[in-house]
Amino acid sequence: METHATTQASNAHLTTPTRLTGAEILWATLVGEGVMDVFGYPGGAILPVYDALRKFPIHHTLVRHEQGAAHMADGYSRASGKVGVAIATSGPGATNLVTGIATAMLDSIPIVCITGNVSSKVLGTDAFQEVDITGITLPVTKHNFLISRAEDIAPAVRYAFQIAKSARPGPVLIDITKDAQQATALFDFEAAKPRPYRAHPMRKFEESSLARAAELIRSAKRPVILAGHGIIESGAMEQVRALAERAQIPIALTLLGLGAFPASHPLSLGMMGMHGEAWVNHAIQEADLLIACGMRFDDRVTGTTATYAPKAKKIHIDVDPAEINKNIKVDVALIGDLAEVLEQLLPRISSRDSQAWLKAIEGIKGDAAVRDIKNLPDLGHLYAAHVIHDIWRITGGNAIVVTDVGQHQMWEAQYYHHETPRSLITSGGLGTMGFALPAAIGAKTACPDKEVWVIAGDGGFQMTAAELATIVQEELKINIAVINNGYLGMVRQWQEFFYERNYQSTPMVSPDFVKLAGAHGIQGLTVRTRAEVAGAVDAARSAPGAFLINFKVEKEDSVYPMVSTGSALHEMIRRPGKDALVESPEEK
Ligand SMILES: Cc1cc2nc3c(=O)[nH]c(=O)nc-3n(C[C@H](O)[C@H](O)[C@H](O)COP(=O)(O)OP(=O)(O)OC[C@H]3O[C@@H](n4cnc5c(N)ncnc54)[C@H](O)[C@@H]3O)c2cc1C
Ligand SMILES: Cc1ncc(C[n+]2csc(CCOP(=O)(O)OP(=O)(O)O)c2C)c(N)n1
Ligand SMILES: [Mg+2]
Repeated sequence: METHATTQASNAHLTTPTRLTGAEILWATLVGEGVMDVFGYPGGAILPVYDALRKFPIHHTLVRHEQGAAHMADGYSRASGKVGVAIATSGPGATNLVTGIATAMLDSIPIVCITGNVSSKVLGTDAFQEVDITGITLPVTKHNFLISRAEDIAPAVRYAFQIAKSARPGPVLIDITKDAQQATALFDFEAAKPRPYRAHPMRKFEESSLARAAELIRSAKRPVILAGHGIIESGAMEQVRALAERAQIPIALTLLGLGAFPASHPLSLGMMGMHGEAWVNHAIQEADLLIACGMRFDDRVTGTTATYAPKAKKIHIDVDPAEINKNIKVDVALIGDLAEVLEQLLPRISSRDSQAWLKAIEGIKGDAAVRDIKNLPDLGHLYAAHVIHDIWRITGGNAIVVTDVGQHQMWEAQYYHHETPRSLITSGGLGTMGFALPAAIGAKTACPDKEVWVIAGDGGFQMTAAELATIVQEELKINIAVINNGYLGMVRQWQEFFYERNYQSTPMVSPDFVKLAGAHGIQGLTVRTRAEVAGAVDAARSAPGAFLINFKVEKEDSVYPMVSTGSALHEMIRRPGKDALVESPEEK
C-alpha cells in the first residue's frame, strides 16, 4: 500500500544519489519519469522487481494475460498521450507481450515494456524460461535493451522513455537480468539523464519547400487535406484547423486520424479509404492537390497506388523521412513535427475561395445518403449501424470508444462521430483482434473521469475476455457493447464477396455473453431489436459498475462502401438498394 512516507522516501531518491538494488532503481526511475500506473504479471525472473514495488507510489494492475498488459499500456498511452508501461517475466511472459508490442509499433504508440530475464551468468544456456526477447522483438520495437548490471538500469529506462516519445513514437523494451535486479548500485536520477534528443537524420524542411507548398495551396482549385494520426501525436489540431479554415480546404481523415478534426465541422468530410465514405474517396480522386498531414498512405487508404489521386499534386508533412515517397510519390516533402511545420507554413497562407469545390463534393453526397442504412425503414432487424449510431447519440459523442477489429470497427468509424482527439482508440496497422477490452482498461485507468465504451465483435471479444476479471478487480466502470453477429464478420464478408459465399470457419458459436459477464460479477443485457437499444445503453450508463450488452445484430450484413484489393479508390462496392438487403431468418 502506498503511503505518504513511502512517496517521500522514493522522491528523495530522485534528488540525493542513493545506493539501491537494481529493482529499486527501476521503480525509482519510473517514478522520476512521472509513471503512476503499470500493467503486468509476475514470475520468477521479475520477482525482485515485484518485491520492491511496495516501496514506491506506483499502481500496478494485475492482468490476466501479458498480451493484455501491452494493450493496456497502449490504451493508456492513446487515451492520455503519456508513455504506457507493461511488465512481464522472462520466457512465456515476455513472448506473450509480442502481439501487443507489434500493435503499438504499427500505430506508433509510445510504450515501455520491461521484462525480467535469467541471471546474466546463465544467459545463452537455455536456462529455465530463457528466451532471447530482445532478438524476438527487434523488428517490432523502436529500440530495445538487454541490461545485466544494476548501474545501467536508470540510464536505460530514461533513454527508453526519450526514445518512445520523441519524433515518431513507438514501443521500447528493456530486458533486465535477475542478477541486475538483485545487485546494488548508486542511483543518481539526474546523472542518468539522456543527452537531449536530436532528430535523426536532422533534415530541416527547406525554405524553398515551404514556399513551394504555399504556392501549390494558393493556386489549387480542388484541394483536400488528408488528416492522419500524426496530428494527434504532434498535438497539431489547432494548426490543421487554422490551415483548413483559412484556405477553406475540406478535410478527409484516416481511421487513426478520426477525432483530430471535429466531425461536425462543415469542412470535415469523414473517413477515407477502403471503408471510407464514397464522397471522400471521389473527392480525393478528383482533387488537384492533396496535403497529407501526419498520415502514411497506408494501403487501406490508397486502393491501388497506380491510379491513386491521378490529378493531384501532393504535399507530405511527416516527422519520419522514411515515409516520404514510400507508398506514394509526392511533389513537396516537409519533414518535421507537424505542429512546427504548420506554424511556419501558416503565415504564408491567405484566405481563398473554395465554394465551387465544396459544392461539387456536396453534390456527390446525395447518392450516399440514399444508401445509408440509417435511412432505411426499420424492418424489425437490428443492424450494428443502428446500435453504434444510438450509442453515439446517447453519449453525446463524448465517450472514449475503444474498438476491436472487424466489421464493427468500421461501423464505429462510420457511425460514431468523433469531435475530439483521443476519443477513438483502435488498432489500425496491425488490426489486432482482442485489443479492445484490455486497451479500454488502459484508457479508463488513464482517464478515470471519462465514459469509456468497448465496441467489440463476438470473435475478438473472446480472444481477451479473461480481462473481465481485471475490470472487476480494479473496480473499473467500463461499458461493453458486443456486436454479436455469430460470425467472424469481416472475414465472412470477404468470403461473400470474393469466395462465392464459402463460409469456411467463420460461423462462430459463442458463450452466453451476459452469463459470462455475470460469472465475473458484471451486469448485462441481451438486445435483439432497435426498440430496446436506447434503454439498454441507458441501463449500462447508469449502472454503478461495468456493464455488458450483447447486441444480437443482423448476421450477414456487410460494411459498405468497400474498395476491394487491387481496385482504384473510386471503384467501390456500394450497399445494394433496400430491396436487396440481406436479412437472416429469425432465430427459433
Ligand atoms: C479492418 C480494417 C480496415 C481498415 N480500413 C481503413 C479505411 O477504410 N480507412 C483508413 O483510413 N484506415 C483503415 N484502416 C487502418 C489502416 O490500416 C491504417 O492503420 C491507417 O490508415 C493509418 O492511419 P495514419 O496513417 O493516419 O496513422 P499511422 O499509421 O499511425 O501513421 C502516422 C503517421 O504520422 C507520422 N507522425 C507521427 N508523429 C508525427 C508528428 N509529431 N509530426 C508529423 N508526423 C508525425 C508518422 O511518421 C506516420 O507517418 C483499417 C484497419 C483495419 C484493421
Ligand atoms: C489476432 C487476429 N487474428 C485474425 C485476424 C483476421 N480477422 C480480421 S477481422 C476478423 C473477424 C472479426 O470477427 P468479430 O470479432 O466477430 O468481428 P466482426 O467482423 O464480426 O464485427 C478476423 C478473423 C485478426 N485481425 N486478428
Ligand atoms: Mg462477429
